[in-house]
Amino acid sequence: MDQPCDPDPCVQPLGACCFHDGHCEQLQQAACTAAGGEVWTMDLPCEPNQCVQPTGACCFDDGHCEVLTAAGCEAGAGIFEGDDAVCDPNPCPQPVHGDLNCDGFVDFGDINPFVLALSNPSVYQQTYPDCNILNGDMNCDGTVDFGDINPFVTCLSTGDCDCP
Ligand SMILES: [Ca+2]
Ligand SMILES: [Ca+2]
Repeated sequence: MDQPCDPDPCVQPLGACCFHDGHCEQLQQAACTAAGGEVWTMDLPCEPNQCVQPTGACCFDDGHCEVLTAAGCEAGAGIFEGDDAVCDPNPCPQPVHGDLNCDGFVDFGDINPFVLALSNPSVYQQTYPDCNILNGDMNCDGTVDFGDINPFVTCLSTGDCDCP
């Protein structure tokens, strides 16, 4: 007996329906499209999840930004700013050069923490857990060491705390 094909009486195959946020659901193609899925692949399982994972801005301690997946960001010890967050303009907090006690100002109160950051970075990090030790990287070479002493003194005495 003839059956009309509209509506389609055939069993529709399931497939992996990938959503923009990277999650996967087993759906028929029409249901995937209706649910807002972006990519549908017939007969592909969702375990393991083979959907393209979303990327977003990832902030690093020194203030630089890279577009990574959340997992990639975490693996690099960065802070993920969220799916689709962009790096341009750079959303990452920038180190405040010379502010070693993180009170927002560069003044004489930063001398002792600066010396501590130089002499014992791990104790510095315990003492100022919310501070970025790279605030003490006065010459902007990526490390806090003796080369930062003179620029720190200049910063304190003249207020010129920018990278040389
Ligand atoms: Ca300070
Ligand atoms: Ca330095």
